[in-house]
Amino acid sequence: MNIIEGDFATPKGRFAIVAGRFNSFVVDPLVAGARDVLVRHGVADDAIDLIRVPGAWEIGLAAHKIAQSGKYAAVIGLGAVIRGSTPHFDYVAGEAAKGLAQAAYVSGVPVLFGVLTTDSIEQAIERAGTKAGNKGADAAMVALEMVNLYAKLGS
Ligand code: INI
Repeated sequence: MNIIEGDFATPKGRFAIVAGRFNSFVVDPLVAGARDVLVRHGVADDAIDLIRVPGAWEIGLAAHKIAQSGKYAAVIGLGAVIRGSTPHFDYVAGEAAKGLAQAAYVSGVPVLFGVLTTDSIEQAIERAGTKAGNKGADAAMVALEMVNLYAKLGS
């Protein structure tokens, strides 16, 4: 049986990070984590573009346009949606997830979902480089794996 998997070798191409400014105290460490992983896997720092948008609602369409540009090997969406006392959270988090998924399917480019959706500020902080790891770094690892997988598959 042939097992075909992505690896973490240095991939060809540029990487885009699309990050919301909302909750930047959480999103900035996610961006730093993603950048750190890419650079430590051999991606040149100037092959990484950071595109800032106002909030998680805007990440999907921005990721779609960026992926469609054909300039990037992968697009990493990063943001933080923290539940409040109204249903606003559900709309913003849902559209971010839907938008990033659609961007991937329509463009055929790996688009990563690194948007925290948490019930509390504490949960968000835990996932932005403290006791539950760094979800930006995790998304960048998956970006590397999937770029390398699609290169092996010739697609
Ligand atoms: N944007 C976020 O990225 N996180 C949030 O928690 C959030 N909340 O809670 O409101 C949020 N709202 C802004 C939204 O993403 C849009 O920028 C805004 O609605 C304008 O379209």
